[in-house]
Amino acid sequence: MNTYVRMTEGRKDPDCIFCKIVAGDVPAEFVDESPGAVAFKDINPQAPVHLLVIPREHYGDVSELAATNPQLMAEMVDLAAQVAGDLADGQFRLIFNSGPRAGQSVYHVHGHVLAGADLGWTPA
Ligand code: DGP
Repeated sequence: MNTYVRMTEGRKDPDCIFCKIVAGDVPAEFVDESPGAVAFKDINPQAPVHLLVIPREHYGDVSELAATNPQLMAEMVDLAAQVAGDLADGQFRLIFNSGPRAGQSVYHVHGHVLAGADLGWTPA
């Protein structure tokens, strides 16, 4: 039994892959958690440390999360800093793609935590 899986009440989308990961219906490599969020390895890593930090409940993107639950947004940033300290040197990049032109492909808000290397900057 994955200890990071905990059923949440409230916001869920039955068709959302990240809601399924939170529920334990789709496997993921969890690395840490907080009361409202979990961190797991990205399936397609772009850096030595590439994690996704997501809320347990479903929000479509970072703007919706920040407007609806800014405390949870802050909790996700704290969790990102925690895992970057545990798995790298504590320095990290935290990216929220918002909208298809920005590269968002999963519409359950997630912060990409990139760390463990001197990161380049080539967004376009
Ligand atoms: P974005 O393109 O910003 O929406 O990022 C989505 C990320 O989610 C992308 O880097 C790949 C990752 N991803 C998609 N599906 C899965 C999955 O089933 N498991 C894991 N671990 N990561 C996934």
